Amino acid sequence: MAVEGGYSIKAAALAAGLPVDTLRAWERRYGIVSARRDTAGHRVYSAADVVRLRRLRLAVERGHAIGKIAHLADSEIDRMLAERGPPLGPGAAADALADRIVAAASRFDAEACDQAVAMALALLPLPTAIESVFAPALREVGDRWHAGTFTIGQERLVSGPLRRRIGSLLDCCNGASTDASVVFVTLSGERHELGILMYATLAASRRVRVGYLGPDVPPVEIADFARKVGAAAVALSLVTTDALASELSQLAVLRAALDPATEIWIGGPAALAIPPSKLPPGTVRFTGPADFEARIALLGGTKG
Ligand code: B12
Repeated sequence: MAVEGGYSIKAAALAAGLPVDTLRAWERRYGIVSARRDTAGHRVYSAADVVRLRRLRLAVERGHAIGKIAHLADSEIDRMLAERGPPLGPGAAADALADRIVAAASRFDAEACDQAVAMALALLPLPTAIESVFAPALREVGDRWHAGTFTIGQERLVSGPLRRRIGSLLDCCNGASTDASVVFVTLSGERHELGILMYATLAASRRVRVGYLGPDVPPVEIADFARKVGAAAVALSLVTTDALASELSQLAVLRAALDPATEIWIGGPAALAIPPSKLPPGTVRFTGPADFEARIALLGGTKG
């Protein structure tokens, strides 16, 4: 939206390829541009501001810390961009963002963590953000916590913004959709929720109607809900490999209680550890976004 001879904050952020929150935070913390105010008091950005914001975004995507480059002249930033060769592809940008999330958590910098999560969602296709930024960042944080070098608080600095931002994306996408619905949930005792949250959001972004129940629900309750909403499938995340026996017996209870036409979709490390012969009939196991998106397309979802 253009405002009195310039760009509104929303338009400037869009044109620069940045989330609005990131633009606000950069402005507040580093004074990267100085937007004037219009008569109603709203910020107005000039075309030169947008060009500078875009330049800064490119430099950040190449791994430069915003705090170190915010005060450099445009010519200096251009020189850095030229020195580092052509723009990086999505793979390298994803690696840089995953590293940035972990580095921010290691400095206890909640705002930088949140910004990197927002940038991944704004700049990358959702399957790339899930598999190449969020999953590796969470695993790294988990491994460090396991090794005693990260605290629980640092893990929450990463999982908190992820839950919040992906959750609100799910709410935004989950509007007018296909008739087919998929229920996303975990079985009793399984508290690892982020796998189903991410894949529920991917399904909703492909216009499949999502029923999101979250973690830790008994199988009989899941089946009851799935019947009431006429679900085409129930998608489960099985993460804790130490609980395979309980997961298998809950899967059997779920299968018996569900409508026979309702499929059971499973993903996660424990799902991969179950021998196929032990899976109940009508169970589909997923290994990544490609097979998941193909199944979603069969329900009438759109292609990515
Ligand atoms: C965050 C976390 C937690 C959080 C979860 C918060 C939340 N709201 O989800 C909390 C603090 C609750 C937690 C608790 C516990 N945790 Co924990 N946790 C983790 C951690 C750090 C990250 C998990 C995560 O979110 N990973 C990222 C997601 C994206 O990965 P993912 O779940 O595998 O999902 C990916 C794929 O598998 C796939 N996918 C997953 N589900 C599905 C479903 C479908 C349909 C599809 C298509 C795809 C799909 O998509 C995702 C993207 O690639 C891991 C460390 C690690 N290395 O993973 C440990 C980890 C998973 N936890 C572990 C353990 C042991 C526990 C606890 C038992 C610890 C304790 N002693 O109390 C408890 C209780 C667990 C329980 N009963 O469920 C172990 C599991 C070990 C094992 N082999 O069983 C891990 C591996 C840590 C470790 N190294 O020991 N944990």
